[in-house]
Amino acid sequence: PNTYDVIVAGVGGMGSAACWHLARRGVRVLGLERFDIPHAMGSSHGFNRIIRLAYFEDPSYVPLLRRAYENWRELESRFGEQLLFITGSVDAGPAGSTMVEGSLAACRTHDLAHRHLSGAELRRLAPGYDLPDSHQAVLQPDGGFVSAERAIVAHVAMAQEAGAEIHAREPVLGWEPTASGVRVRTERGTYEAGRLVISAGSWMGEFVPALRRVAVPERQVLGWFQPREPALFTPERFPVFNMEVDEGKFYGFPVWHVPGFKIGRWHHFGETGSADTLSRDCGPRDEEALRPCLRRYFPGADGPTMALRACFFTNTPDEHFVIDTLPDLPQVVVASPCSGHGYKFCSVVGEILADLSTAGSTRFDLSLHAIRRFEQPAAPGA
Ligand code: PYC
Repeated sequence: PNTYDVIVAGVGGMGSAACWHLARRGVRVLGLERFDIPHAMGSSHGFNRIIRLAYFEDPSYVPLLRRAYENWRELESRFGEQLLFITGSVDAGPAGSTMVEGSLAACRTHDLAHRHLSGAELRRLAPGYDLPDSHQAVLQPDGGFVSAERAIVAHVAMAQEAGAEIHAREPVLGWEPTASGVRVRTERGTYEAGRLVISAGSWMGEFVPALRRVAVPERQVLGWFQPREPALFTPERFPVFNMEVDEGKFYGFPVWHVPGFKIGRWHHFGETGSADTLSRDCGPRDEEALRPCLRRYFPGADGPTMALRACFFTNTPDEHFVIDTLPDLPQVVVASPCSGHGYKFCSVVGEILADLSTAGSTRFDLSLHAIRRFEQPAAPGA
């Protein structure tokens, strides 16, 4: 029989990192990916993803982020290619907004270097930005971006070098617990292992009944626009950003790797559904979701459209992650509904998934990410 210590279902950002961290510990690992490696069907394409330390979502992410930075640095030095690009990060919005206040709270709690700026002060430091003076920005120097698709390639290459077996284009059809672990059925065969890591991104709910209602795939849009003033949008002069403004919640990057200033929108237009059927096509309506922000806050980048892409968030109700073993099946570890802000953590989540699927525990505090928080309370008298 085809037996392994651990099978990893889904070799995207998190699964590829898990494969490396397992294989480097001498674990016999099989990684199964339904598409190509890397691919553009899920949540990791579009070249890069933001990394930032001043975590407005919750200060308790900061210790994970510190380890994520260390692990990205280790990966790039072993792989021999730069994967982490430091530009600084901006979290902006009206005074008192969640992003500004949350970012300040993370900086204060963890004593992070930062500057708290008005819109005018940010414009002087980074003239690609044109925020109203009534808006504020937290500039944190450690922010930047990860070369996301190359990082998957790096994790897979390092995993293979350490002995992992990885199969692309082999969709998992189902899995079941066995007396000694799990059995996984794919379009090509059946495999057994002591443990199963499920890192299936937007397909999570299909493989984990407890996440069916909790992990909701949502289509999101991003675009690249030719800057009218390219010198203002280089990685040396333009920090990555998240901002909440009248027009919505946006994020963006300097020009890198392909032509165009990249901007995306956390848009919550209710485009939720199955990852197999949500549209990957883009059109004028998608561009219109981005243009008003570009026009008003980044006028020097408001040039012709270079590219549009759809990608998926997998949202939980509280927008925190799920990284845990299944309550009644400790041989199954799940990670990925990351509500659109998970990629930057892949390097540490890979380590954590290896901890959970070998030792059953990890030194990292995962209380915010426990699956049990979504359990329904028992009905009175039940
Ligand atoms: O984590 O900065 C982020 C981010 C922006 C958009 C999606 N995720």
